[in-house]
Amino acid sequence: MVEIEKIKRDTFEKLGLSENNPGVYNGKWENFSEKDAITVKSPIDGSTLGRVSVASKESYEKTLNSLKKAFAEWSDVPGPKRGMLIKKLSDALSEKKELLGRIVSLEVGKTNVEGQGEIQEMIDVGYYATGLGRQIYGNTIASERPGHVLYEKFLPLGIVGVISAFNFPSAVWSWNSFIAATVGDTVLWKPSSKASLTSVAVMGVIGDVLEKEGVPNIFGLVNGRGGVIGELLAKDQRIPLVSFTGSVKTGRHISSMVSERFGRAILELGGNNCAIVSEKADMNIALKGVGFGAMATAGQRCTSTRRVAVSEKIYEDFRKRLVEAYKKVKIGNPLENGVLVGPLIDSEAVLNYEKAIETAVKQGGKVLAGGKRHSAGNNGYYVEPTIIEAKKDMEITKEETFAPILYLFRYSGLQEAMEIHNGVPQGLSSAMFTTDLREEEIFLSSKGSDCGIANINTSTAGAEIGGAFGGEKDTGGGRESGSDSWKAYTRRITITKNYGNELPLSQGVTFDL
Ligand code: UN1
Repeated sequence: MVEIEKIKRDTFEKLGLSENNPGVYNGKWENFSEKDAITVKSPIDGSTLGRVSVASKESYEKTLNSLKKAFAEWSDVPGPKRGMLIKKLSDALSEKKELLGRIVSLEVGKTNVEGQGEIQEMIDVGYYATGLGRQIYGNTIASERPGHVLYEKFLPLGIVGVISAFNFPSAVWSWNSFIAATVGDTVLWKPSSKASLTSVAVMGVIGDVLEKEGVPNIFGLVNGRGGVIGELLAKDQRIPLVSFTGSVKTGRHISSMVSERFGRAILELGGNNCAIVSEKADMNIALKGVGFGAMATAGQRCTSTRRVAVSEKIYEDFRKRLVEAYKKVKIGNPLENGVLVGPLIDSEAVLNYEKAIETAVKQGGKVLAGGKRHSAGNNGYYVEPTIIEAKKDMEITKEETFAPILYLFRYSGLQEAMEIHNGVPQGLSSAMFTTDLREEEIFLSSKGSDCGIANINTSTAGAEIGGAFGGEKDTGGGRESGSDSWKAYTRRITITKNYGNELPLSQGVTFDL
């Protein structure tokens, strides 16, 4: 039996956390205040981990002003130097990886390895950003005019707002923040109120490095509730870009507030990711890939596999083996070795899980595995990973339920597989398990997956930081992390320079004065 209290005490002490933690950082930590403070409970056993204070309107203003001041200085620092500062952040996170990973596990219920993986994702994106500091480049374009040069530069935007979700409480912040800071922006972070302790622990490590290096406070933190601080941020004219991760419903609301004031938004909203398992799949890889995708993080990833479409030629066999695999999965305290599925985040998530299963059964679905709460722990947040045999027209399968529920479909040809696959409003991640080159290329063509992320012979979940992350349709169209996602955190300036002795005009226009 792993003792939560002992782990908590040890981790808190080493990270300088306490029962009452300040939740606002603007170069300095604001004093803890009782007013509206968030009580942090562990979904592992329901115990109270501590409290985190929230930002008042005044402290929000103060933090924003400090970021504005920092921007004036930071945006003048050369890119490679900015990148080197981010490297130091990754170094510091590496040193504290184990402790920070444990906080993630304690606060949001991730398994040990997944908690560690979360911090590793921050470290990786930091090192990626370090290289990016030397690769902030624009194009030089052939000018149609003699004696002219046409080129572009990518300049920092200003203050970037990041509203992150509970399920990747620090990694998604770093995807945005490390890239934004490398291109010269400063960043205001509003974490999920279900993951405020992680934000305090992470900002503790980051703040120490900034202070030690004598860098202006380029990262600010304002804890609070979405309806209060989130709204302030979304409506704030001084924040030219807001990156939001969360539900489609909240994303729609945020996006309308941001676009109303002509701000820009990067939206990473829900996924309803499907894996196609062809009769030409490597069965073992497919089973592992689907199992990991559907059950890891207790199905609480945007990239979780929520639907699997299996060729009728192998359907019976695949179904049997998947159900067998589900039976073997250990559910329980995520800090215990061998546990693969921890708790859901809270009681509301459990109710949503139960409601979805009930609806699925009403709509004609058949529960093949799981389907009910699990007795682990004493808080009731544990549920059994569930497989539901589904029919194409079941409306519930078009919704994202943030829980380990997998809908299983049978298909009889690639066209039908693609209809099932693309027949939902969301478009984040996708997968095809096959060894057939033709099928695979069709899946990756314009007639194939309509998602932002496509995987062949690997899971819908677990994307690497080097690629651009994000999706289409109701997922919101944003891209974060790798590839050229950095451009979204900049403003492009197109420059024309005349070094000649005449003033030739474009499009052959003359204007003889
Ligand atoms: C999310 O669920 O919001 O691809 C992000 C993955 C992780 C990130 C998920 N690297 O599953």
